[in-house]
Amino acid sequence: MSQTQSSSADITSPAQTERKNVIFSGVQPTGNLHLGNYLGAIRNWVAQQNDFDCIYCVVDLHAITVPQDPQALRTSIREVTACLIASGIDPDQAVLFNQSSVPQHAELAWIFNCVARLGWLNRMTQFKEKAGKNRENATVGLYSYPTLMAADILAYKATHVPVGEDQKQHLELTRDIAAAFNSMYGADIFPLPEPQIQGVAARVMSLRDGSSKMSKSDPSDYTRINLTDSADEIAQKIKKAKTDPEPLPSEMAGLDDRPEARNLVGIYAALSGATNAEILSEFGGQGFGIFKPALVELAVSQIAPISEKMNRLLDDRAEIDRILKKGTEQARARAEPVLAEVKKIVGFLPE
Ligand code: AQP
Repeated sequence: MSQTQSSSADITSPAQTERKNVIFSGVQPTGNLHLGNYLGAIRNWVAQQNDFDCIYCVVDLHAITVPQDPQALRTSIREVTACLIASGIDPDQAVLFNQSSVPQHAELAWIFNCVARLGWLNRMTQFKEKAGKNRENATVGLYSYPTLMAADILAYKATHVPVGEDQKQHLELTRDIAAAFNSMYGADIFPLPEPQIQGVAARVMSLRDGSSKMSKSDPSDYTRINLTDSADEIAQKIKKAKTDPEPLPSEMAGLDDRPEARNLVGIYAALSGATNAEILSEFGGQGFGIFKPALVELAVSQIAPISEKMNRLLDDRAEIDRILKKGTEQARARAEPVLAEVKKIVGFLPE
């Protein structure tokens, strides 16, 4: 599944440091969260919230880099928040809020637009993929998405960012922007944040095409398992997932030219906490008639409880709004002093 079995950046346990590591990550409210979001990022967010200073954000400013229906966006902000809580994010432990409610993100992004170079942004592959052939018609926001992402992270001086493999290049740009700002102004204000990329689930691929990533915006719902899917929907999607007639091999090398099979093995491994090799030693020689039902059982056991909890949470929308409001206040209290420091350094405020 993962093309690059990337290593997670080591993070020091709080017992070993005087200052806790600050972890920031975000997810776009552009539709239902899916298994790729969960295995590539959110599961890692949950794992860290007990031990570190975690700030998690529903990045609605990023969402409007492509057209959004306002009513659908409003709904999605609440649904994604509920889904994060149902996945295990505890708003009493982590700061949980939506990006547009903290104006410091947009303010810092503008300052970073005046630090980042066109040449750096021109190299961003996500822009090329999302803009496609119609590049001239893409929004300026889609192009400058990575400078806003840098602002999201650096407004809290975050040191670590748990993301999927697809965001690695943007994280590198964030480091470049932090270093360029520090150097331009002779200030040691921003840390160079480290990506934390999950090895086995760094890039979960579409169930219908092993060469493209599982994505919320794919027009076909059969390409992804949503965290809102019922047990029946999960079973249907896995049953219909593209495979080939060959049995599973016993060694990883046997999956080299079988991207769809490799993806399903990777999903099984990530859900079960085992390695790809361990899964192949269990299922090697078996056909998909055996493997797929086992994967359905595993996926349903982990995803169905999230979907049930999310539906219960959505019965009380006022409570979700209250959680976001509390997170917004916490986030603003953290970002305001950083912006004040930046404004002094840039020359907008007296020293
Ligand atoms: N397929 C994936 N495999 C592993 N990780 C993934 N992530 C997204 N897709 C996969 C990680 O999930 C986090 C939140 O992503 P996002 O919603 O902010 O944006 P995205 O990466 O653009 O995800 P989508 O689903 O493809 O959304 P759309 O279709 O709206 O663009 C990130 O850490 C991301 O790496």
